[in-house]
Amino acid sequence: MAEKHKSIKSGATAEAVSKAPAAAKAVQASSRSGQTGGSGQAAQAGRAGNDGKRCGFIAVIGAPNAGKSTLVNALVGARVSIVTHKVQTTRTAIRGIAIEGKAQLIFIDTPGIFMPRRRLDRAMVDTAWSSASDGDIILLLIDAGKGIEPDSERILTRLADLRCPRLLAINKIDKVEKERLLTLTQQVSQRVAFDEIFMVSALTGDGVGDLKRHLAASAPPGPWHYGEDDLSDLPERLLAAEVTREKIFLRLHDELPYAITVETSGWKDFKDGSVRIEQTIFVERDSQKQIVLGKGGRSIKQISMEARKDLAGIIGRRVHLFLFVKVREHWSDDPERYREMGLDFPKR
Ligand SMILES: Nc1nc2c(ncn2[C@@H]2O[C@H](COP(=O)(O)OP(=O)(O)OP(=O)(O)O)[C@@H](O)[C@H]2O)c(=O)[nH]1
Ligand SMILES: [Mg+2]
Repeated sequence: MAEKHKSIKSGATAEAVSKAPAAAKAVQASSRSGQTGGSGQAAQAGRAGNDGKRCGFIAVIGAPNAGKSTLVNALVGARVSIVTHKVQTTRTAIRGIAIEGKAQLIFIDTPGIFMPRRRLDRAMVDTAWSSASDGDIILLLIDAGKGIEPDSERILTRLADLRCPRLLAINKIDKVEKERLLTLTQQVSQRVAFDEIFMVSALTGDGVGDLKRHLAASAPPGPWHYGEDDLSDLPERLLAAEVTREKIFLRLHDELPYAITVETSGWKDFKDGSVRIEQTIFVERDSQKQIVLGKGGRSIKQISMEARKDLAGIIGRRVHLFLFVKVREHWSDDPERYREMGLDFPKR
């Protein structure tokens, strides 16, 4: 896709959004590769640069549904990553950017880590681990209600061998008794020596401020990587596809959400500030297409209406959204679909 990469701006006008500087992932990646390793930078975190600026990359990892995207959105103060009650909502690494004092914090929201079965699962889990190695700090999130279930168990085993600053946030504390938190903290500490442990509720915001201040104080000294108004480096086309996928996840059940992918296939800006967006929803079978469409097209109309409203609010423009459903039996084995999602294509 040739669409320009833009940053989402907080409260920006349509014009400002369209003039936002390009912030393509590739550019950010190459600027990072010229630096010293993540943990080396964090080791110098006691000294800020001459102007006192700090900049840190924080990889947020955890089991599916732990609340990673909710937490990243809370830390950024804007919706940069989609959230649903279903597992495996996030499929690719998404950067959310926040400022705290003189520190710029770049949060990398990642797909949940679980035992992969399909090729897409593998791509998601590989992305999560490679994002973890991109971070100056790894922030593991554990759902307080679930405790150390098998997915978190495996993550802890792998984290125990990594030599980089590691923080733990126990999330969803609004749902559990205090005693349970104590026991869980002890259990986790026996497995991995975390630098700090935080108790948070990404949903209510409880503890999120403390976590953010700690991250700002421990971010490595250095210049900011993004502009001060940037909230995300997600291209608008991808963001638009994510919003539609969120509505599908919320509306459709069982295996169906996992059998679809959404791509933005057309984007036309109009002089009046509005935008025409065309998207393709790929499904694997005709029966799935019928469910996505619903009786008399009712389901797709609802999805389209919700996505359009939501997207208009996020990008601050009037949106004309057109959705098309296509059966592509083997889309999840097609490298092109992975490129569109920003994922590497696993060999098997
Ligand atoms: N009660 C409660 N629910 C939460 C909290 N944080 C997240 N949730 C809910 O947990 C569910 C999953 O949240 P997500 O942010 O999508 O979780 P995730 O870890 O990004 O999930 P994946 O992308 O699938 O790996 C949603 O229904 C959230 O509303 C919290 O602090 N308290
Ligand atoms: Mg997520």
